[in-house]
Amino acid sequence: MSDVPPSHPRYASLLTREKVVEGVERGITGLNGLIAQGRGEALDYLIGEKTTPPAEEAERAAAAMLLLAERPVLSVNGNAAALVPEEMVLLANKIGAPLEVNIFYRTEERVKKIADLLRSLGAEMVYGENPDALIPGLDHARAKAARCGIYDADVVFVPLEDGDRCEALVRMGKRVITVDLNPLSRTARTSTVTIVDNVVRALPNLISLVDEMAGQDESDLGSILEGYENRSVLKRSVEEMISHLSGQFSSLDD
Ligand code: PTJ
Repeated sequence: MSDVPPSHPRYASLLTREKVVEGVERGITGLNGLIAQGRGEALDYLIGEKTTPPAEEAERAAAAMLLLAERPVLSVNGNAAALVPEEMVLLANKIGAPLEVNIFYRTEERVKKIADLLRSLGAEMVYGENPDALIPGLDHARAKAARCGIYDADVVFVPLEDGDRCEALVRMGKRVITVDLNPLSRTARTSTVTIVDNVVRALPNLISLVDEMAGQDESDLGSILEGYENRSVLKRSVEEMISHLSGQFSSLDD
């Protein structure tokens, strides 16, 4: 895919960027996805491009919530489809959840391309092409959802989500798990569990945690959720950024 040599110091980041570019070229990712990725890269730089302790805590809570859910659904947009399609399918199959293509800049052609990609990777149930319900409080195209999918879910996993839809899902009484490198975004503040991590690290982490925690008692998983405070995780994520930046700043004196 890339001419960038693995020895390049920014290899992982550049490869991720190329996946989004390729997603656009294949008609899977919207053009706005490039801007979102650029913003994500800048924010990832601020946390040192690693999974921080608060992100790890949120990932553990998310795994517990997904394992305890009665009707979990994983929502896939154009950026998630470019960056982590195999991982989304693997996670869905592990927890027995359907996937739903639910995109912000909706075109039917892009929805179908993403759904076909997920099915080609082994997804057992993919909703999104024939929405039969509307999420209340959103304009028509963005509100489209599937009964048996997001509309009826108790827990929705929506990586890289837009704030409006996240709020609307929470208003419907759903618990929402998001992955968002911006700890101050409306999505981050509104979600039940916010993972401030790059989606390319968060998904493999979630898969490992689901494997590790699948055998645990429901009461143990419940205790993880009871002890979880999203506001504290967000505050500590901002502190991670500040301390990483201070460290970088001090190194300018060397
Ligand atoms: O495919 P569509 O039409 O549904 O569009 C998808 C995007 C992502 C373009 C759309 O949902 C959008 O515009 O999202 P926003 O409002 O830009 O929010 C995306 C959030 O995800 C921002 O806070 C970014 O910082 C963050 N983000 C971007 N890339 C990553 C990320 N978070 C984690 N990992 C990333 N790789």
